[in-house]
This record gives sequence, structure tokens and C-alpha cells, in this order.
Amino acid sequence: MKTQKTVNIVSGKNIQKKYLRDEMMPHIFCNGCGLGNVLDYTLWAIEKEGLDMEKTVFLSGIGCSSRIPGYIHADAFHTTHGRALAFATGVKMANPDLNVIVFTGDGDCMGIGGNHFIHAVRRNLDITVIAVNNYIYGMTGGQVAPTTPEGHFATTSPYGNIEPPFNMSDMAKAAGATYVARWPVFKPHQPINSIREGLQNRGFSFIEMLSPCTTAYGRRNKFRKIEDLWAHYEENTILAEDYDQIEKFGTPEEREALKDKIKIGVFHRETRKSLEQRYQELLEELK
Ligand SMILES: Cc1ncc(C[n+]2csc(CCOP(=O)(O)OP(=O)(O)O)c2C)c(N)n1
Repeated sequence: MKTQKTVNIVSGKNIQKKYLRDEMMPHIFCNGCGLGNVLDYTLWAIEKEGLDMEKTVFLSGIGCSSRIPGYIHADAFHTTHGRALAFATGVKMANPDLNVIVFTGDGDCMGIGGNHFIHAVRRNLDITVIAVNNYIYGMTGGQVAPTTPEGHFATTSPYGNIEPPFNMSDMAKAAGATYVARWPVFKPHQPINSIREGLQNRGFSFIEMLSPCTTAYGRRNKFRKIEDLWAHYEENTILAEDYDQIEKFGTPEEREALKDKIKIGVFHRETRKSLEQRYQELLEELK
């Protein structure tokens, strides 16, 4: 059961007062980083859904993105690298009434945490995972990640990455997530709506946020100015429906122009019993 209280939306700046821990400021995020936006959008989604913060717990692994729960005035587990989903499984199974929200990075989720990820998804645990994809290991200074695009530069790929990257949302869908969406951070409404849908979904919800890392990724990849990196996301993302239309009906030039484009949107919605629902049913049956 999702626990909700009466929705009484607070106005603009008050959202920060209501949900953020003053004592944690100033935050650690660099200028031009998208993590503040991810945090803001999550708070708006929580506010609009009227989630009871006494019944909400945040978990994260290790990385810049995994620092997000530390700023929120709520219970949280800052766990070990890649293991947030293992801890989240324990929290949700032990106390199915809690709203469980996980923040993870592309390295945390798809690198060291890859195995935990596919199994948590397969089980359709009722949690909302906000995976921040910045194409790099940000916190440790810019090593290549499992999501770094081919040819892009990192401290450990100084001549360009020669490995094909994982597509996080495709992985989530293939492993069995019941809600999957990807959005860049430069606009608020679609990510907020997706986080809301994720919170409503009784199952594994995966929201991939494409977020610029100016310090570790941008300056190594010819985006020396913050605005250039943000513009890159705006220019190179395309709604999945539009992509598919062009692929089917576009001219050869239009199809060629799709080559480096990143699909965004809601990729998957499905209704399937969650792990703790099935577990409760089994307990009833065995009684
Ligand atoms: C077991 C273990 N291995 C390695 C590290 C070092 N480490 C800390 S953060 C990090 C990368 C995090 O990258 P990502 O999940 O993409 O998060 P970002 O900082 O980019 O948000 C690594 C390798 C660690 N803390 N623990």
C-alpha cells in the first residue's frame, strides 16, 4: 500500500524549506551539474503525490548521485557501492508499507551493481529507482563507465572509449521492470510526471535521468562551457515516438540524422504482481 496524506502543494521556494536538510548545505555538486535538478524534480513528485515522509525511505550506493538522499529530510541508507538495491530489497520485504526510493549512478547501477540490478528488476520489487546517467564515474574523477558512449573520452580511455555502452533503460525493460522512462534534466515536467508514475506503480519503476557532468565528462569531451554540454543534451535527444516515425517514414537524410540521437520518453508500462505482493499471498496461502 502506498501511504499518502492530503495533498497541500507548497509554493516554489518553500519546497526546499519543507524537504531539505539545512545543515547539509552547501551541497557538493559542481557548477552546471544536473543532480540538483534531479533532486528538485523528485521533491516535486513527492509533494504532488502527497507521500508521507514518515513512511518514505531513500537508499543509495556510492557516487555523486548517491549523495542525493543526504540532503533530504527523511530516513535514508547511504549503502556500499552498487549495493543499494540489495538493501532496498531488505527494507521493502521487511516493511512493505514503506515507500522506497533509490538513487543510483550509471557506474553504481550498471557497473559494480549490475548483478543486483538485474535481479531486483526481475523480481519486480515495488520500489522507484532514479538512475542518474552522466556517462562517467563522476565522483572518482572521470573513469570510463559502462554507459560511456563509444569514442568518448575518460581518464581511463584517453584515446576514446572502444567498448559499446549499456543502454540502461533497455536493460531495465529486458530484465522485467514494469515502468521504464528516460528523460534529460533540462526540462522539469516530464521527469516529474515520470517520477510520479513511478511512485504510483506497484512494481519496479526505473527512471533514467540524463544528467550533465561538467567536471569529469564535459571538459574531457569538448564541452568546456556548461551551456555547451546542456545544449548537447537538448539537441541530441528525441522523443521515442518521433524517432520511430522517422525511422519508418523519414527520408534517407532524416534517417541518417538519427544516428547519434538518444531516445527519450516513457518506454514501458506493465502491470505485474510485485515480489512482496506475491510473498504476502504465499504467506496467506500457507496459513
Ligand atoms: C567497492 C568500491 N569500489 C570502488 C569505489 C570507488 N568509487 C566511488 S564512487 C565511484 C563511481 C561512481 O560512479 P557513478 O555511479 O556513475 O556515480 P557519479 O559519481 O557519476 O554520480 C567509484 C568507482 C568504492 N567507493 N567502493
